[in-house]
Amino acid sequence: MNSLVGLKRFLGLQVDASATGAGVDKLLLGIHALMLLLFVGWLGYFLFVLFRFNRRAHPAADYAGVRNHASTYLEGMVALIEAALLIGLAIPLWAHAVEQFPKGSKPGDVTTIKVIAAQFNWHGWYPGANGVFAKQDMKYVSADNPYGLDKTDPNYKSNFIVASELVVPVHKPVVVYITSMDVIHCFSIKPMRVTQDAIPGMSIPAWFTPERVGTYQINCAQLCGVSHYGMRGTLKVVSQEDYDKWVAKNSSAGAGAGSGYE
Ligand SMILES: [Cu+2]
Repeated sequence: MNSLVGLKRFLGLQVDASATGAGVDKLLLGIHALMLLLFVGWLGYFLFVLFRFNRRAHPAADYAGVRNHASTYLEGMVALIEAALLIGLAIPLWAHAVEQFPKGSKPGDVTTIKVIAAQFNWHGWYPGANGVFAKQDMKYVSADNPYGLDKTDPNYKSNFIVASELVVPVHKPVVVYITSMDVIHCFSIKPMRVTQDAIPGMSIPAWFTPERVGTYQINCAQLCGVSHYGMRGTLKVVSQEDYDKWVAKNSSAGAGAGSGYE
């Protein structure tokens, strides 16, 4: 186990703080192992050919070429390993960690946040205490209501929007609906092993389950303008108790506590 941690560090992988991270890391390590094998194999073969078939040993070219099937077997073996990685690791991982969204049996089993990217910051729209998002429409958009929330919606009062720092409870799936106000951004939290583009006009869901309390960095993984490098946010993973307090505080602050741009 420790050698695995050392290997992950050697490969530059960030700490894994999510429930599906182990599967992602296993796939990454498997691919790296195959690439290392191919690199060593090809390099060895290249050096062998340089020495074995140099001009002094073979002054005349041989037009018949290779007569055995070693290369065919080797290629078959590489294809088999690739198929094992794809069918054994990649497809099941994708089916589970990307496609299979957590439903939860009752409200509150899943933390739902609408993530809004804008040059050059992240905003998180929370449904708050009521657990329901207010309606949203283009016609409500104004300078003090950039996301067009329906202020007459009864759920509006419990909703709130935060900038830069998202807070989530530990050991509970988080579903984020990601969109963008301007250009294409990419919501990426490496320790959660989650990365999803933010595209204007689309609401794209992604999910992860944080398993470790702590503070992690949210990155923008698409070159999105001059200050792209500074487009980072914070993901704070806290206990359920602390999360409930945080939600209660923000919900009671009244709708759109921070209605967006800050
Ligand atoms: Cu960006």
